Amino acid sequence: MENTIENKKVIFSGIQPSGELTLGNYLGAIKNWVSLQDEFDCYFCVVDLHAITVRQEPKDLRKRTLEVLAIYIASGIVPEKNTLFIQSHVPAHSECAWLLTCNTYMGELSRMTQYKDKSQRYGDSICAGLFTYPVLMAADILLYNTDLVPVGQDQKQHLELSRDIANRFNNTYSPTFKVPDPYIPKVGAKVMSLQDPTKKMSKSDDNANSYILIMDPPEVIRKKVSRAVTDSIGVINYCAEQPGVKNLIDIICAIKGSTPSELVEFYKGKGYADLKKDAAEAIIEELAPVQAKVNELLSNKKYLEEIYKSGADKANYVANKVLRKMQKKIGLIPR
Ligand code: AQP
Repeated sequence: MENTIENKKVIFSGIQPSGELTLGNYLGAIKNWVSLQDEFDCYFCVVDLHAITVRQEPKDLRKRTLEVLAIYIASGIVPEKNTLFIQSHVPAHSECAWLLTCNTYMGELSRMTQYKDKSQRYGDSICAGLFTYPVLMAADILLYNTDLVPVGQDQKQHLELSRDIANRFNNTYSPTFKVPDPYIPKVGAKVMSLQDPTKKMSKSDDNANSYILIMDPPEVIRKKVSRAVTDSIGVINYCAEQPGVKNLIDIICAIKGSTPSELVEFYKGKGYADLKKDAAEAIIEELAPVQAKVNELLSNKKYLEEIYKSGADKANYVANKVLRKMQKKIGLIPR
């Protein structure tokens, strides 16, 4: 029997347009999403409200929001098969987040390691939104009766909190939310910073040499990879003691589908320069068609507008039903 939307499990995921997307976002998230779209009923969101937890230049935010949507489509996410939308176009996210905030404890939010890290980085200029960010994330997920959330290691704690909030609400007011499970993708890479391979590659890193952007031109990719930090061992092994080399191997594996042991065998007797050259060429080859398609899509804003508007229509319909249920249970008078 062909799977219909009705019996497919629901997946929700999103990326914040808080900077230009990196190879980490691509290999760690988007490339996996492409392989999920036939089996699952997927909601892929551009989470612009999350991005503003850190101050954004308005015109850059607008530009990047559209660019993220274009990258989703250019990477192979088919708009007709999935719900692609912009978070702020579905007001239920903000409304639900408030209702959930009133069902979340300060202690729970204070324990979030991402908040601790970011608050250290931004010091006194930290906004309350960065503290309550995981509640908005819970709203994103719970509004769509989500079964599964693809998560990297770094987001596990936030998903656990979403589950706690959902269970608490269900116990307090009667069953309302589906409690989501993490989805560990079959393939998936954690891409590390090229300058500090013990840290993940991050689009808001201050050092532009630490990340490869999905839209970086070939010569920039070659330069950044050639400058990637390795070690002084001089032999290509796949081990925790050589995180820089390991990262380059992981990148090639994620792109080519090879295994680390195959690559270690292949590079026997070769040097880091060979590995870097091959990694750069693999990245360039993988990103070239995506870049071309992104540029084509960005020159057709009308088409992108159609996609995000119809995505928002679908998302609003589902999210509002869940929101109304919550409001009623809490005791708010129906409109
Ligand atoms: N380096 C990475 N390796 C693997 N996966 C990654 N993701 C991000 N970086 C890597 C995955 O991308 C998805 C969404 O990321 P996000 O942009 O919404 O937030 P993030 O994880 O905080 O990414 P950044 O680049 O580090 O953003 P900033 O710098 O703004 O905080 C997630 O599925 C994530 O696992």
